[in-house]
Order: sequence, then C-alpha cells, then structure tokens
Amino acid sequence: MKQYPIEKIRNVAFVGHGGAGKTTLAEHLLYMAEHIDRVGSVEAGNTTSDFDPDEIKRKHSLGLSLLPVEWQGYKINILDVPGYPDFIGEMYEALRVADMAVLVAPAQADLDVGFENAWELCEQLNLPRFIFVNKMERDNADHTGLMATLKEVCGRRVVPLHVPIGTQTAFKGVVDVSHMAAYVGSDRDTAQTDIPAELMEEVEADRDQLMEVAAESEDELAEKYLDGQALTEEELIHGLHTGVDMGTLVPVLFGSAHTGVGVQRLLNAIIEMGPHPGEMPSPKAEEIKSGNEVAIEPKADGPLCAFVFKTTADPYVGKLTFFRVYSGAFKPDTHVWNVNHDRDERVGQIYFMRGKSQEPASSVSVGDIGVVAKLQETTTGDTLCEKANQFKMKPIEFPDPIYTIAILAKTKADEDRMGPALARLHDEDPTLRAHRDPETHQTLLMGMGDLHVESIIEKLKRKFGTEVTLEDLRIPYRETITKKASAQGKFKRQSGGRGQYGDCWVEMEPLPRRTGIEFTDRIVGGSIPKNYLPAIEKGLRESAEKGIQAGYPATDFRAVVYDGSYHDVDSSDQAFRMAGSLAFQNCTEQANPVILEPLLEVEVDVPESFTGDVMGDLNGRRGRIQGIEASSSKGRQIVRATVPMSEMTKYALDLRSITRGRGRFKTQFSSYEEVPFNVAQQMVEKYKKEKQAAEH
Ligand SMILES: Nc1nc2c(ncn2[C@@H]2O[C@H](COP(=O)(O)OP(=O)(O)OP(=O)(O)O)[C@@H](O)[C@H]2O)c(=O)[nH]1
Ligand SMILES: [Mg+2]
Repeated sequence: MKQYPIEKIRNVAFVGHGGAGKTTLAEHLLYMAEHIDRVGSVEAGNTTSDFDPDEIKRKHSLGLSLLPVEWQGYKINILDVPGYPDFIGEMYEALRVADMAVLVAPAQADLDVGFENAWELCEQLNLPRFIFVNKMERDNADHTGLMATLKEVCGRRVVPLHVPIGTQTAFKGVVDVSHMAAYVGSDRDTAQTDIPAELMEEVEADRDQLMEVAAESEDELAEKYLDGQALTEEELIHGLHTGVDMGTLVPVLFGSAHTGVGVQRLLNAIIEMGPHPGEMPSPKAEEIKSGNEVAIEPKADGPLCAFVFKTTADPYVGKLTFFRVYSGAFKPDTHVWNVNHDRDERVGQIYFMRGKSQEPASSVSVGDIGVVAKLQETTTGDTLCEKANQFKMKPIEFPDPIYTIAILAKTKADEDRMGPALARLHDEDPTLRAHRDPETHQTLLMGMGDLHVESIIEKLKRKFGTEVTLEDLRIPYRETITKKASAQGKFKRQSGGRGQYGDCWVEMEPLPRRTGIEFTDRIVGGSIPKNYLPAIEKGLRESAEKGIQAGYPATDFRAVVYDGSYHDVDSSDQAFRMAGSLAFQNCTEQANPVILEPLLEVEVDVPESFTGDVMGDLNGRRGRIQGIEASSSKGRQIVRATVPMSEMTKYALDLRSITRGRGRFKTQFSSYEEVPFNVAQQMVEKYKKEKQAAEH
C-alpha cells in the first residue's frame, strides 16, 4: 500500500444499528476499489470484515475492523463497527480516531436504537457525518418515511444529497444533486445518465436546500447567494464540505448493499465532502516536559505522536496494536516511548491491515492508521511518541459494564489459565472486567450484555483453551441480630488423659449498619485468663463468618465476654475457640437474627414514553422510587430508586426489552437492609435443604 499525503486520507467510521448493512456495504466499497475480486456476504461468512470465527458463526460483527479502500488517489480508512449494543466499546474506539462517521440505516420509517446511540455519540464528539440509507431495494423500503423521521430526530441539517431513481424493487440508481447527474447500475458498472424528467422537480427542490446550506457555511458564499447569484458546482461542493466539517450539514445518501446500487457515489461523497485528518481541530495532549496542554498539529515532519485505539490479543498472531498517527511518522525497526506506562517499546514490523490481512508498511504517516505487532505493555488508550518529545493524549472513556455473570473454571488446569487469559481479553476489550469477589469468592465477568459475556466465554475456550461454566450469581447477603441477648458457650471433653475445657458467657447486642463486629470483655476476678480471650474472639468470628440461619457472614454486633470458667490442665486456645463459637450460636438464637440484603441506588435514564413502564417494573422488584427528574438529554427522564441487588442481576437485559434498547442505567451500592420476612423464610428453608443435602 502506498503512502498518502494527509489531504488524501479519510478516516471514516461505519456505525449504526446491528444488521443495518455496514459490513456488506464496506464489502462493496472494497470490491469497487478492486481490493477483492468478488463481493462476500455475511450469510456465506466470507466478508473481509467479519473474519473472526465467532463473527462468521453469528453472522454479525463482534469487533471493529479496519478496511482501507484506495480510490481515485485517496485512501479511505473504513472502520467497520459492530452495531450490537454489547460491543459498544468498539464504537468508542472507532469514533475516537475517525474524522467522520457514516451512519447506516435501513430504509424504513422507524429509526433503530443502534442508530440513535451512534448519533448521540457523534453529537457528543461533534463528529462530521453522513447518513447512508441502505436496503433501498427491499419491497417494503420506505425512504420518505425515514427522511421524515430523520428530520424530526436529527433536525434540519439532515439534507438529501441524492434523489433515488426508482423505489423498492425498482430502485436502480440515484441522482447526485450536488453534481446534477444521475448514476444507475451497481458497483463497478455504475454509469452516469440523464436525470429522469419525472424526478426533476424533487431534484430542484433538494438542490435549493443544498444551495442554502452550502451558502450558510461560508460568508463569501452567503453573500453571493443572498445576492441571488447561483453558486458554481465547485463552490457548492466546497460549501457543502464546510457544512459537513462544521456539523451544520448531514448529507443523506441512498443505496443498496445487496445490489451495489448507489455505493460508488458514497465513495465520491466521502472524498469530496468528508474532512481529511488535518482539517479537524487538532487534538489536545499533555506535553510531559512542560506539563502544559498543547495542540498536536498534524505535521508530517513533526515529532511522533500516535494514539492506540485498539488492541487484539490473539495467542497465535500475537498482540496487535492499532494506532493513528497525529504527528510525525511511525517507522518500523525503531524504539518508541509509551508515555502512559513510562517505558520504551521496541517496534519491529509495522503493517497496514485490511480485515485480517497484514501488509508490511515502510512508514505510517501523519493522519493514517497502522498496526504494530508484539508490543510489550502498550494497551488501548496509550500514547506512543519519542522519548525526547513526550505527549500524552486523553485515553478513551469507555462506558462501565452493566451485566455481570459468575464463571467457574472446569478443571484445575483451566483455573490456572483463566486469570492470564482474562487479562489478555481485557487488554483487547476495555469494556470487559473480571475479578474475584472477596465476599462471595466467585470469579465475576462484567460486560455490556449477555452476548458480550457469551462471546468472551467462547474466546476463552477457542483462543486460550480455557473452559468455564456459568454459576448462579451469589448476592453478598449478611446476617445480624436485632436484640440484645446473652448465652453461654461451653466446650468440655474430659474422658481420661488430657481433656478439653473452655467456658465463656457472651453478651451480644446489635450495632448500627456497617459497623462490623466489636469484641470486648468485662471479665472480672480472672474467671477466664486474659490469654484465652483472643481464642474466644477467633472462635466467635469464625462462627459469625459462617452465618446464623442462612450461611451469610454475620456482622454489625458487639460481643462482650463477661464471665466463664477454665481448667488448669484441660483449657486451651482450641477449647476456648470452640467455646466462643458455641456462645455465638447460642446467643444469636435468642437475639432475633435477621438477614440483610444489599440495596443498590439505581439511576435509569429513559425516553419519557417509557418512564411509567420502568417505574412499574422497579416497583415489581421490591424497589422504592426515590424520584423522577429531567435528564440532560432532551425528551428523556431519570428515575431514581433503591432496589435489592438480588432483583437487579438481569436488569441490563430486562431494561433493554422494556425500553427497546433505549434505556440506560447505572447502579451503586447503597446500604444493607433487612430482607422482608417472607423472603427471609424462603432463604432459610433453602439453606437448610442445601445443608442437609451436603451432609448426606
Ligand atoms: N435486503 C438487503 N439486505 C441487506 C442489505 N445490506 C445488508 N443486508 C443484509 O442485512 C444483514 C446484515 O448485514 P451486515 O452487513 O452484517 O450488517 P451490519 O450493519 O454489519 O451488522 P452488525 O455487524 O451486526 O452491526 C445481512 O443479512 C445482509 O445480507 C441491503 O442493502 N438490502
Ligand atoms: Mg457488521
């Protein structure tokens, strides 16, 4: 692959709802540019982008793919992003280094949530964008319905750049209004022709809109336009380009990634109206030497500054690090400095990647995207530069995981492999978290949804030969007492020879939540020698750890040893430890023990139309609604509630179905509260049964 000057590069993320046709569309563009001989399909599992065995099996993208298309002297780095919400992390990575996005939406009146999420993220990043209306050839295609919805949801800046020629099964081409030319046929066979007369009225109307938007983007053009002069084609394209850059214009294009109609015009529009990497505001970075925030100017001869936006950790291919160069050039066989890890990294071969194929590169120049293999510590979000000229760019802020499962290694060997394998998988997927819960002793896998964690379990097996099974998520319940009580714990084994004797009286009383266990003594007159008190405490705490009536750690009480007796020969730490444990059991029986459950503070952000359903559902989970307020996003509300953790384990999936994927939520630990009596009874019964089963 040859080197391209920054003006000839376009970094374009393909985003949108799952199944919209992004991968298939990219396949046609690769075919257009003759990088592939025939168009693969998701059904056949032979697209350039979906090369991962899991993607082929599931027939949709799981990971972001890099697909450079070299077209008419330009290099368009397509970043094909998975549309499934579970893989939203990949969208964050792509949109961080893209200079523009193409939002792909099927020609139907309703907008899918994947489109809305992508649009919202583009808005937050102020990213220039196009909308490509796909699947125009379907017999129920409704592009006018979609245009009306787009105007409503995205506003007046959404303007058609094309007028479709023919609709549904008769869809055969588009009129490019900016060039006042019609293009019919598909892919490489796209031919220019006259504009059908019956479309002229619509074409003229759209042209007026485009003229207006183009004029609004530049003072000079505005003056000419307001003067009643027509803009030249060149001025129009220039004005539209500026409008796209400023985000005042979002051109809408039409096509079909099934027939290949309209796809060629997308390439042309990206070249003519899409920003090149040097056009957008220069990103900021911290200059390590001065500590100042500086702008990274896109200079080919500037100091190296490259940002790592993706990492893949394949045990066979080894680690691959994807980077975009913001200044200077990235060379092979050199050393670079990783600012985030403050260490040197030796660079061997560097590549241009297209899907899974790697092509050695002699240099990756400013604005371009490349890949380097086998770096040691570098991870996604790191900045690579020269040791003498260090800059740190802001890492990507990934969303927090929302769905947790517990996994168990199948064998000891799997157990040994699991930790390192999960660490590698986290390297390539920052939205994945895995840790061992200190309280429930389970290995927890946290991700963006059930599909996400499922695909991780598959990767564990396929890539790292590690098999795991799912376990029920254990809720970290606690137990405590609600009234003062005192009881004796006497452990006596005296049947000839050295016996065992430990005897203590313990008074227990409840303490406020989250106080833990307090242990003291009020021994007088040496009824128990002081040196046995730690043993009593140990026995008591061990018993507390095992729980009172349901096997959960008991806490939030004070235990006071106030009397007892000992035997000169038979008393020992062991005997008093047993006595402490017995005293705990006898005491708690009379202290009206209860089970405490963890409550979560829940914040659910939803479109207003779903507020009622969400509140009803939270009430159904023994939740207490704390309040409703307006969200920072228009037309959305925030519902606050406290809900038992046990009722929230599958909430990510339930909220998705209640709100058709439009709800977002976050939780944080709130407090421990008594479990309702009927729930506690069921838990105690269940525990008794499990205990009996274990004893037999
Ligand atoms: N009828 C029709 N089907 C299409 C078109 N484009 C894609 N498809 C089909 O839509 C399905 C999804 O296509 P993909 O290319 O995988 O869609 P995607 O947007 O990459 O989906 P994710 O990877 O899940 O985000 C496949 O069955 C395609 O064959 C089109 O223009 N018309
Ligand atoms: Mg895809």
